Order: sequence, then structure tokens, then C-alpha cells
Amino acid sequence: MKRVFSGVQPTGNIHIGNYLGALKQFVELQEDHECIYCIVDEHAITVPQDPKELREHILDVAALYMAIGVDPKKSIIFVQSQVSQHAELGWVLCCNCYTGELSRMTQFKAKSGGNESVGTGLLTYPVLMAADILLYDTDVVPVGNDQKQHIELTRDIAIRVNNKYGKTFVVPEGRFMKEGARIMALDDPEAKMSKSAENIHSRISLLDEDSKIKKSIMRATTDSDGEFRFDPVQKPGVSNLLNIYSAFSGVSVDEILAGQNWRGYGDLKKELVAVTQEALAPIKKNYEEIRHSEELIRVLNDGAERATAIAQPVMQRVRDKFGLGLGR
Ligand code: ATP
Ligand code: LTN
Repeated sequence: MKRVFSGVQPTGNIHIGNYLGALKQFVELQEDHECIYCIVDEHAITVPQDPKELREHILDVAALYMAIGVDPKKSIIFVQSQVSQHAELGWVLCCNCYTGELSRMTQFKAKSGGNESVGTGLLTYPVLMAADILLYDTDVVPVGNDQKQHIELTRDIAIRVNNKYGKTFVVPEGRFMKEGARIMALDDPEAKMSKSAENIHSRISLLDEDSKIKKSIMRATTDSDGEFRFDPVQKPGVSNLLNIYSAFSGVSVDEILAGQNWRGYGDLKKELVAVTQEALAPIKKNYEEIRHSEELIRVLNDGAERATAIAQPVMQRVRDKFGLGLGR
């Protein structure tokens, strides 16, 4: 069985873009892969965090993993900082990565905005991500398209170390969502749906109440030509709504368009409200049951133990290849 690894940052507002773009495939993959899903709290502190909120968000994301259907009997669910080898390997990989490579990363450029007093962690963020992946001899990394550059860097570092020190790492492959899985902001369909956007109606969070779902969709930006056509360039707003509709219903956009008898965009929006509310209802129900349960803590502690059992020998292999410590 191939091994899968992926991570999500413990921040609030996990939205339908995160779900349809990344999290949904976590559930599908666990049927025929050995899956490891991480809550990457060490990545979260690359920007300032409130310690109390961070702790809550770690549990929020863990509960969401389980609420959408990640099954701790099939998959490992754990918190990154509970396995100290992530930070340890991160350092070793930093010593095998160039500052030029890191300063060219699009995400770094966007988040630092050219400002030199941003934290070093923002620059080395992709190296820690490479460590996450390589620490588990990962074959497949399911992520959204925006992570492509980071996966390429991970592969480059793995190949570089393998060439220099002999075969140390498995070179992983990214598993990217179809272009269609890029969910755009409801109020600005030229920008991706994002956790950090100021307008809460730009996104639908997985735990949004039905009334909020309705409000956000009904006020989504469309266009004025009134045509029902999938055309992300000319009609980004309508195409985004159709895309979300298709992703939640499992019906292709072509079939949705062929079967509709909408009189205006309002009718499309009303149907989408119902489809979205129906898709999120079981997730919200599961979440409420799990979030404050003792089972959640047990799952995470057990996950950390199982993750350590894989990470520890890989880290020892790295120490041996690099000549660190005293050996065995
Ligand atoms: P922010 O935009 O505030 O930096 P984010 O919403 O992009 O945050 P991340 O934690 O960076 O959230 O992403 C988690 C996962 O969801 C990643 O695999 C990412 O590729 C995917 N993802 C994020 N936004 C979208 C989107 N709008 N459509 C599809 N996938 C997305
Ligand atoms: N950078 C990713 C989160 C992340 C990740 C990982 C994803 C950290 N480590 C390892 C896959 C594998 C993000 O922002 N979505």
C-alpha cells in the first residue's frame, strides 16, 4: 500500500474551498492507502498566534478531520509538535536548501510583501513542510494546487540529499486536485476562497449555520448577462457557483446545466443553498459529537505514538547518513 501524508494548519474558518480542494480526498484515499494526516501547529506559528486560540484550533481541526470521515482506525491523525522529529529533520533539510530557492517561493513573496522584518519561519516554512513529508517515506501528498511549488521543492531537496548522501529519502509525488476544484471567493470570484479574507461572506466555513450559508450564497457576485454557461474567464462568479454545486452534488456541471430550468441566477443560488446545507449538515452534526469528547484526545495521543514509530527510524537513518551523533 502506498503511503499518503498531508497536513492542514490549525487556524479557524476551515472553508468549503479547503474541503473540496483538499480534505475531501483525504477520506477517499484512506480506503486503499496508508494515510497519515497531520495538524501542522508548528507551521501555524510562522505568523503570530494567540496561544489559547491555537490550542483550541488544533482540536477544532482534529475534530473536523473526523467529522468529514477520516477514520482513526484506518488513518493516523496527529499533531505535528507532538512528534519532535519534524523540527529535527527541518533543521537538517534547512542545511540542504538554498536561501534563493526559498525567497523565490510565491507564497513567501505574497506573505512577506518584500518586508525584511518578517519572521525567518515564514521563509523556511516550505522546508518544514518537506520535513513533514520526507519523515514518513511518503509516496503521495494530496494538496491543493497552490502547494505545487512546495511539493516541487520537497522533491528537489530529497533528490539532492539522495545524490549527496546515498539513498535516504523516498521522493514523493503531489496529488493535485483538478483545476475545477479551485473554489473562488463568493464576493470576488477572481480571488481564491481564503480563510484570511476580511469579508465573512467571501467564504462558507464548514460549520456555518444554515442562515449564514444562505446569506453568503444569495449575495455572491455574478454578472449581468443572465446566461447559464460555464466559463471561468468570462463568467467567473456563475462558474464558481456551478463548480461548488457540482462538487457537492457529484453531478457534472454539464448535466446540471442540461437539467436546469432556472429563470435567473436567484434560482441557481437557491438550489445551491439547499445542496450546500445538505452536504454540510452531517459534518456539523459529527463535529458537535466529537469536538469535546475524550475520544478526540485519545485519537491524537494514539496518532502521535503511531506517527513516532514511523518517524523515529527514518530520523535515525538521516542521522546515520549525515554522521550526526555517535551512531548505534
Ligand atoms: P489562506 O488563504 O488564509 O492562506 P487557505 O484558505 O489557503 O489559507 P490553507 O491552510 O493554506 O488555507 O490550505 C489548506 C488546504 O486547502 C491546502 O491543501 C490548499 O491547497 C487547499 N485550499 C485552500 N484554499 C483553497 C481553495 N480556495 N480552493 C481549493 N483548495 C484550497
Ligand atoms: N503548507 C500546507 C500545509 C502543510 C502540508 C504539510 C501539506 C504543512 N505540511 C505536509 C501537505 C504535506 C498548506 O498551507 N496547506
